[in-house]
Amino acid sequence: MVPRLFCWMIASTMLVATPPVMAEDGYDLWLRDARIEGAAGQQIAAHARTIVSLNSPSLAIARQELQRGIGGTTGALPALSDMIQQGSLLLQSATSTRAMAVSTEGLGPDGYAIRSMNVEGKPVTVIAGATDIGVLHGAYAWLRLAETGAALDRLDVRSTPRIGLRLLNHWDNLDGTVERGYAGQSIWDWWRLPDYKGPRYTDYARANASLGINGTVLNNVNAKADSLTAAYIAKAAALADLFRPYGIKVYLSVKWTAPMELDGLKSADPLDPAVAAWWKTKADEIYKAIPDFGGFLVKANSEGQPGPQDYKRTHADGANMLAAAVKPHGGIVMWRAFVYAHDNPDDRAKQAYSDFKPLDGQFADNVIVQVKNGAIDFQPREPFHPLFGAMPKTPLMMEYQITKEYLGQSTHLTYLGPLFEEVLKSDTLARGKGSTVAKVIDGSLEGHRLTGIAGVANIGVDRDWSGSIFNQADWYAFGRMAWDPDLTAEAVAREWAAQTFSPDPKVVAPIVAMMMGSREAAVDYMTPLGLAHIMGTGHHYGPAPWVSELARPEWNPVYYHKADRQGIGFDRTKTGSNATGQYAPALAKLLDNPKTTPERDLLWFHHLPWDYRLASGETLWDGLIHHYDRGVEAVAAMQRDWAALKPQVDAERFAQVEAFLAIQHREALWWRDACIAYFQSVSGRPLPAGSAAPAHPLDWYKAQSFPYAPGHPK
Ligand code: GCW
Repeated sequence: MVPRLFCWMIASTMLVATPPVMAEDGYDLWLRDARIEGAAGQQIAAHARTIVSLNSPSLAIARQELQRGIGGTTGALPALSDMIQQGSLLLQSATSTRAMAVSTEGLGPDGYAIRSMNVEGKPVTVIAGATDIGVLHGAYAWLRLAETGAALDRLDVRSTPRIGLRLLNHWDNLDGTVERGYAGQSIWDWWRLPDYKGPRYTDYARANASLGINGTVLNNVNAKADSLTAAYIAKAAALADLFRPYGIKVYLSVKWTAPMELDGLKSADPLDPAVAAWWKTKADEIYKAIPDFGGFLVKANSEGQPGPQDYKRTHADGANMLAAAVKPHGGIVMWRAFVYAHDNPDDRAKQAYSDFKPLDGQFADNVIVQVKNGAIDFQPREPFHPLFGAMPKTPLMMEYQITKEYLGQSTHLTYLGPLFEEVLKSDTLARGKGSTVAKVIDGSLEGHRLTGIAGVANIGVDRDWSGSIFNQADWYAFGRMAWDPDLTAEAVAREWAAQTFSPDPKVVAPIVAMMMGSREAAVDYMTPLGLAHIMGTGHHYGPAPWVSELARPEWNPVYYHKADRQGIGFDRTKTGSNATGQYAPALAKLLDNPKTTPERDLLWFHHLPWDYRLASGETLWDGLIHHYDRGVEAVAAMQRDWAALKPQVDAERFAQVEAFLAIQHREALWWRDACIAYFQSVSGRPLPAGSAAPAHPLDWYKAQSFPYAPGHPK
């Protein structure tokens, strides 16, 4: 962290238009609170002369955050005061000793109201919540408004989160590695916890609280039983103590066979009373150490993990047994629906639905089923998961992957906001038009009160937290859209760019334009037109559409694209695997016909001849190549746009993005060339005029290997 005073001294000697001279390493995320010059800075100072607030743990944080933000942006530190004056910020919750200036009715435990009004005859800004946590969220919201240029003299905002559980899922292992992590080792220093609690934990909490994220699952869903030992419970409790005043609860992933591994039980059968008793005792032990412990996340009978099906019981039997253990303490169970079995020959995209749909109505009321956004696995693009809308009696929560296992990992600039938005806005048609995925997960479609959304974190010990400056935007977008799933990706990108770089429209506009086109660019240079899962084996880095020799059919890229001399794509229509039949009938009907299937999902649902005509009139073959070309060109355009921003961006962050874009361009070309070389070897067709031949023969691409690629579970 750069000392503020030092920043002001330097900033005040500079002309407004010159770039900041301080090196920035990204550690401060979107909470940089950089100096805002001119009228925008003056209005912040005028509306934050003093802060009037009580001093509970969470309100102390709110005051500190406001002081830090206002001090940073204006150079004037607002005083703390008991007296209301013109330009005070008045923080109020149920504990306030003054009469509430605004009603907190309907704000719930997390929401806030911000209002410009007269109190005791003075024009002030009230930041109110029913709880201190609500006020804290309001303080962050006020800073966001101030730093993105809102008019601070006429605020009237009331905001409550639409989704109850807004959680990060860390796939962090107890040995410090992170599965699918591309930002260095885990930020949890398990070895030195609970004694040593480094400053990162608090900075992590403030970053999350600033977005309204209210929970974190500390350990990998591929869990070790050890995280439930007394020693590790104490470590988790130390983190819970730090996070509590920020409104963040901790949760743990559990290994199904923990009772056997830790205490020698003979079985992990959920209907065995000894097993249920073990979990009950374990839950009691956890709640003793962490009274507000959130609950358990479970990956069971999936990718080799044990689970209730090993005992011929269902996922519901398993989930309900755990749910009973945490129920007396107010805890919940998040049961993942990411399942596919090695001995199931059915289309992998169908298996979660086949397993879970029949269990609708059988889950206890403190169980929520956690469903990935698509039916395969966090691909650059997937149609929404058919379970959304298909289990009306069961609360379903969304699982997004913020870490970019399949979207360029740490170096590609591929802003995920548009992916999140696309899925949330998808219409399931489950209860007629307008039955969007957002309405399924915010509970409004079926009237569920238990609601949630999870994002697999992209956080590690890298100074910039997320492996790249632009990857921070994915964490930011997840949090903001978890709070309000109706926010657009573009609005969120605008906020993020203004706080992360500069509120100057000449900076915000080009950065937002780059971000908004970036995910589609990645789809184009990786998996256009509904292709999926054609990446390298294991590490999932780079293209490998030719892979066909892995033991399980659904591990192989050829299983997913099914390209041959005649055509390409996976027939999931009623004449194929009938995955379309898992969607609402009105939607299934559209998806059964390639002409009424969104072209972006074409090859996900259809196997089509190379001569099939796309909407543009070109053949599928030519169109495929043109998508690959466009993807590479879009990255080149981002490089040009970024280069033009050089005068406006600090040197250190500029250089990182510049270098990463160069990597992205090289790799986009690699994806394009490798995929075209392979598909051409299958189709035997010439490239359309103007499209360059791949730089190398196919065998060159096949020969590449990446033994130390990060994030890959060993
Ligand atoms: O496909 C995958 C990832 C695994 C991950 C799994 C899951 C945690 O490649 O690394 O395991 O999804 O979501 O369980």
